[in-house]
Amino acid sequence: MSLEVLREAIEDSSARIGVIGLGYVGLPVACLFAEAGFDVTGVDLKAERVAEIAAGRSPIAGEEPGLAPLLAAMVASGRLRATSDPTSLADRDVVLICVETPVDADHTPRYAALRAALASLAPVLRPGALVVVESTVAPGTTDHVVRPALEAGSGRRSGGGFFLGHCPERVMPGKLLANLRGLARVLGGETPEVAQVMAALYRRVVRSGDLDPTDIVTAELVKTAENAYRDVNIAFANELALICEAAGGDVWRVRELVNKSPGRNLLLPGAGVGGHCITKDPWLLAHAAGDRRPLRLIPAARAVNDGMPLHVVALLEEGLAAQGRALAGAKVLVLGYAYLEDSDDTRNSPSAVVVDLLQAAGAQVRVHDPCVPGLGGDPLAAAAEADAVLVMVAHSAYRRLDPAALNPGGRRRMLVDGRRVFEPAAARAAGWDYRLIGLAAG
Ligand code: SAJ
Repeated sequence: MSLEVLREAIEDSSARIGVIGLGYVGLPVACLFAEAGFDVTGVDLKAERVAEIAAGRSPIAGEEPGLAPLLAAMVASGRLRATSDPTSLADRDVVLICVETPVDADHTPRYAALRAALASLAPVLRPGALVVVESTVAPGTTDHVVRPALEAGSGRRSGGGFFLGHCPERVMPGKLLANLRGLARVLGGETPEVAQVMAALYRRVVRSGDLDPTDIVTAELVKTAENAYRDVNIAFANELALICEAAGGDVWRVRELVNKSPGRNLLLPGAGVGGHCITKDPWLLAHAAGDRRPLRLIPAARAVNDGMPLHVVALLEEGLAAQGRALAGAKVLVLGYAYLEDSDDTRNSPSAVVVDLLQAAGAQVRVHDPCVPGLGGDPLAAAAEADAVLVMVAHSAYRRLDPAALNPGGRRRMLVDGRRVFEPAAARAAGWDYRLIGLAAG
């Protein structure tokens, strides 16, 4: 199939679409292209996930507005099907690859899932098909990992035997469909003509975001840079918080006043940075530098942010010590286990680091989280038996808590606030020995 024929098939919806990986990215993508009128085959290794989807049920936990009914309707209409059999991709004119691309403990990309997807696709790849990698990858990966794997496995060359592009996803848990429909997308084509065909494809699902054609390396750089940028900016807020604690300041007030200065946008200091984007994408970007360009800022920012859960534990330990108590044997309630406020997603959660540190120090730890199944319950009852309470996530349910109700006896106990969920004066008036990240000890 030539690019021109493919573009026409995209424009009249007769192009057949395949999606490899039916997770947070692939499943909503498959649903939206089916909704746009395409025939979509989704492929996933996990048989139980495929079975759920084939039955028209969403396997994604948490609130995803619109996803479950859209999935049910698309499966019922016959436009969306799910399978574990990659040979079902043989008749696909477009294949989107949406598999995980984590980094290893040594911060190098782990492409096992990507390589497996390529190995299953290449032998059946239709001549002239367009392959678009949506997974976030280190700059250079599409050219040096994806293309060779597809050429070797298909026996054909890209740029004619098949066509290759990279369109990084910008989804967020809780806003999967909204982000896909509304956010701008960067369309990295191996040639400008391929980028234009990608624009024709994504125009069918992106309702209000810009579609920006470019080359593949630029698209890889944009996605990893936008998340590394966020991580570095969070790290600056965190390092400023540490300075404020030492200098007798209040970083929350400092931040408010700094942001009155034009062009400043200090982000929020906090108990750590979690999730599956911001914690790994900086390393994917850094990987592109190789040893040709020694990097300092991106690794340093990761270290600052990874240090915040340890800092929260240190604030607790110092506070208990001032009361003549030790962490060992103390009953500590950790409020919040998700990585993000009002989310059930616990991937790379800073709270997991805190729990491990507290248990290693001999504390008796209880975890509460209103959004994570199995960790709910009444936080007031949970707090009653605790010697200390540690707030790790700014869930709305915690912001509504009255610090006095949390400490009915007015006992002098430790309350360490990692997200400024409480007003310091109100917490102290309720009898808490209150410590806040970025606020000098009272
Ligand atoms: N965090 C802070 N301070 C901040 C902002 C976040 O400590 O000022 C922490 C959060 O508590 C969380 C982590 O960082 O633990 C990540 O938070 P996030 O708001 O960046 O949320 P993510 O991880 O879901 O990031 C996604 C990213 N979106 C995509 O990759 C498509 C990111 O690019 C977005 O900027 C971000 O959502 C967003 O805008 O909310």
